[in-house]
Amino acid sequence: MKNTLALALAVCLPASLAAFFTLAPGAARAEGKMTAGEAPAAGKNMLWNGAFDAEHLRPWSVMFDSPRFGSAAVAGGELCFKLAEPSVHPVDVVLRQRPLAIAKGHHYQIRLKAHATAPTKVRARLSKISAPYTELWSAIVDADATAKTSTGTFDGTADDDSVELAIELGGPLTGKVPLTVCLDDVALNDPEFEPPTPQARPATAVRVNQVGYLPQFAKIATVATKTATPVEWQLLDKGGKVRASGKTRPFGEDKSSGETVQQIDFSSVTAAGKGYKLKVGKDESLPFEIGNDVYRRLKHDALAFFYLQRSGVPIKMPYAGSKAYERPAGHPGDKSVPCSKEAKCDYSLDVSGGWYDAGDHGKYLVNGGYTVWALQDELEALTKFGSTAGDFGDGKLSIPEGKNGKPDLLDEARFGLEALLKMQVPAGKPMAGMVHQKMHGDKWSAIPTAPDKDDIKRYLRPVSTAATLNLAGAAAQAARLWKTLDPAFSQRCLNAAETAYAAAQKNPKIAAEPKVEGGGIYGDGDTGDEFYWAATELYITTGKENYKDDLLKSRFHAPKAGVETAAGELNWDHLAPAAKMSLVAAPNGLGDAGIAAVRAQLIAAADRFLGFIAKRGYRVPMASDLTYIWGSNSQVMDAAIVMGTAYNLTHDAKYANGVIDCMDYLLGRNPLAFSYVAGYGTHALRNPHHRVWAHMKDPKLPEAPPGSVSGGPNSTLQDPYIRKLGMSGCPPETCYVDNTDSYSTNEVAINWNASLAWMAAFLDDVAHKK
Ligand SMILES: [Ca+2]
Ligand SMILES: [Ca+2]
Ligand SMILES: [Ca+2]
Repeated sequence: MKNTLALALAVCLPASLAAFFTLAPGAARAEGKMTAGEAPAAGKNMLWNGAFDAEHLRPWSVMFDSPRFGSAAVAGGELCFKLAEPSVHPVDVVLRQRPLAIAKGHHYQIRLKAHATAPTKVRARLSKISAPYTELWSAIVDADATAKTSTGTFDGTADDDSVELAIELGGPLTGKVPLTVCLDDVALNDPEFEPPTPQARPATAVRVNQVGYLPQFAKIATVATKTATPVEWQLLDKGGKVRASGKTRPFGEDKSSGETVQQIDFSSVTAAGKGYKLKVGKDESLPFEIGNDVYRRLKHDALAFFYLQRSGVPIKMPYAGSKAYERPAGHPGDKSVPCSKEAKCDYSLDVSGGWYDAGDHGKYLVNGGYTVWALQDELEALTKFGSTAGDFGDGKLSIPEGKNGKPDLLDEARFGLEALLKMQVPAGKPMAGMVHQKMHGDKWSAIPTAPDKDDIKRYLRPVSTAATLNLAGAAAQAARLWKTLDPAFSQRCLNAAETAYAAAQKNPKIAAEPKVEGGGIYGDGDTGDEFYWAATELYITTGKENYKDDLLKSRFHAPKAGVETAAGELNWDHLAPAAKMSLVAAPNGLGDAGIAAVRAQLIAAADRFLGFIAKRGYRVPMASDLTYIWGSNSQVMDAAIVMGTAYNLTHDAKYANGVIDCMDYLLGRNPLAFSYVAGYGTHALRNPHHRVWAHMKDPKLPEAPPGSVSGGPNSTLQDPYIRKLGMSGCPPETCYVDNTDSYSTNEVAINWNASLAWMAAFLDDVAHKK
């Protein structure tokens, strides 16, 4: 599953939908009925907090179209609406819980208890939460001074994970105002509903990076507390002795976490040690280390992910790290994969090898292109700015290419790149030089599915401009890195890149194909940045004037593009920052003034991220504190890469500290006190959405391997599992569950691990440079 829908769906949620619900009572498209009487509950309640016994209303939301119409509050274990003035439409006063997942063939029972100070009506309904907002069921209930329970039934006729239960009280439903109507014990019961396990409560209110902090850089923890004034903190060593103390720094309300927080800055502590804890009042943090080597292992483990994702080769010890990850070679049929009908071609290609993209078994050019760039840039940047590039040399990673005389990091990047090269349309065929957007099965395989046992037919999907430019960029960059190491491969990469670039220029507007079964879209509405990036990599590698002209002409090169689009917001579909990072890392002919402008843009983009960090209680570089999209952790990591590059250019510690803030968040300084990186931290990722690392589904299978990173919180809750969890309205940093079924919050992916690897290598490098 892919994060391509995130932006489209993220905008559909809570804005006023009143305009769409102007039905008078009786005009509903699927009128049902509810009968008063004490009919027993049939099945388990899918709604959360339907008894209104919590302090808060979550995950319900209440909307009054105008504050004049009244107000609502939880009191005495009920939710009471004070209706002050007549309103116009039933939906002018509405209570809703969303999103809910309705299953085909399930028999639902809707129940609610109501009473009111004067006769009035409420209207319960089940409806779709996106256009055309179809009502699946509705019924009107009379309320008066006697509390009555009413029940109705509804049969699911289709699977639908975008449904709400709403209760309307306004307009013609409302009796003589003012009146108060109270609701309780609202239920949507389903005998087949298995209540999922909620996200575990955070272990402690004192949230730290559970791995550790670097002695010479910032050390910040966040404390969730209702106290507004500074409170004392203590740093305890392993033996419980107080090694430092101070006062917290009040921060205030933090919308991203839904908490009031304070921060602890213990940067002045530089003494190395393991088993430190921070203590505030009675609350102790999870343990952590202070030391220069806290990222030594992670920088290699984050790359070990790629070996385990390899397709077409057996995964074996010693490279697998543990026998639990061994498996036979996956998808031997990838040696000859035919065109899909939509691809309109007549050949089969050998697209074996490469990495599986994520928890699924597809191969996707655009995500592969970013990933190869990030791995190659890691080495180019370390070589130019750092001192630890040698840690990725021959024999330094645990891979089969450990004795081939070539840097292992390049070997791993090449393993992915080789499969991308195979996706290019052969010479002599229509669209020659263009590149297939992706290849995958014609339906989704189950979880778990062993890659060697997957018998779903796989096809080449149509070509796209973005895929073609991704191959051009990644292969052009590879051509310079392999130039002396393997001149023949270098030349092959360069030929493929130049051919691809020319083909993309001829076919500049071929979009990714629309959604089909069995794979994600990875659509990209703007390939201007891909053209810019591909031209830039080709220029750096070849020095040819035509590429230089193209890159200089690009709107992504000029400052007028805006710093966020020109040099920030790095992602698989936004590669302008990648172009600029290559320009500062690799020698090229742009000249001092040209490079100075590029440097200035990268630094300005990093400054923008530092600005966001200062505004967030958990110090993440997120522009929004309302919406965290699918794969939100990748936004944190990709901002970190830009800040790391700014540090490389300036040696100003604030940028390295920005990268540290990002890593601290990933490794536990977050409202869940959870490390999104498996094997790192006391409470860490275990159950990603993955077809092999699916221990939760089959105890014989392994959990996530150490160093794999989850996509993380997704406030739009885009999978049925998390929609069952009653998390609607969750503060964005809490919209997450470590469960194999929650593909929209807990998948792993090659691009995300490439970014993590870059960050970890950077931090380990700066730790040893100081
Ligand atoms: Ca109650
Ligand atoms: Ca090697
Ligand atoms: Ca793009």
